[in-house]
Amino acid sequence: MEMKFAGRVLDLSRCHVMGVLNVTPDSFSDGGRFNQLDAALLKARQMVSDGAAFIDVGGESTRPGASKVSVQEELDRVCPVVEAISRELDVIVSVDTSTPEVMSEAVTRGAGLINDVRALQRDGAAIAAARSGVPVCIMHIQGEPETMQERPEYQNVLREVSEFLAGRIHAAEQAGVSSDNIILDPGFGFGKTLEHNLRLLASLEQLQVLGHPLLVGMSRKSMLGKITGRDVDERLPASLAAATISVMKGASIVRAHDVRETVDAVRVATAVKETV
Ligand code: 7PM
Repeated sequence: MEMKFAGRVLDLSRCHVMGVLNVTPDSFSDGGRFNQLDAALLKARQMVSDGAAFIDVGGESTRPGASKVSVQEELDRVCPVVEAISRELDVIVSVDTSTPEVMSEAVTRGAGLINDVRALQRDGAAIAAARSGVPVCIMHIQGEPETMQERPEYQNVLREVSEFLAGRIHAAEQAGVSSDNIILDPGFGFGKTLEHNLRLLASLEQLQVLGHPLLVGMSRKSMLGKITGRDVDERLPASLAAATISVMKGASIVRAHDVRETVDAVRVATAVKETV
């Protein structure tokens, strides 16, 4: 169960941590591009020393109501950071984008994984991902990021997520993405109520039958706020519980803001999981 990410090989039969690095202007408030690049590199360096196997670089906020970003603006935000991290750090750079131009350019600059929360549904995205040659994470989403939380509805959330992912796997393969280069993600919080998210987590192991490694992201999400009553900056313990459960149910990659703590949780769960 090995996968090759732009020259780096990872054994996905065990779980690894992906650190989140936002490069939206609001994430590093003061100053120009140089300070932002410096701040991003500093954060990435810390996450690598904390044990991250991936750094997920994103320049477009998927927050409901967030303003749209032009292709050029997304390129300008993401590419220098992708290039600097790829050059300076021993880590796989993941590019969190739905934009074909950003996929291609980021991989040219050293990105080893394309993480698309829109599952390659934009025009040209599947082709761009295929041509880049790196693995892609295909995530389930119901609707569009701007409106997805307005009225999420499913008859059977597990079945519908599985069928959506199977359809997107097919589309990716038709465009030329190798089956061996596909990672799947149920997309916690992306067009789902708390009940939908809980049902997906409770049955996560059933997504393994699709035959691809699983990535999950629940770090600090509102589903954890709903369960615990905590604000976003008080959700670390809940995030670690969710990460632990994900590992036990077969996740290969856990996406998280708090890398050091998440790596410890993943190690404990992995040790238990590997004990016969
Ligand atoms: C607003 C809404 C801000 C959602 C931030 C988010 C995932 C991801 C994100 C995930 C994969 C967050 C999310 N979540 N990529 N990107 N899986 N593959 O809370 O769950 O970080 S952004």
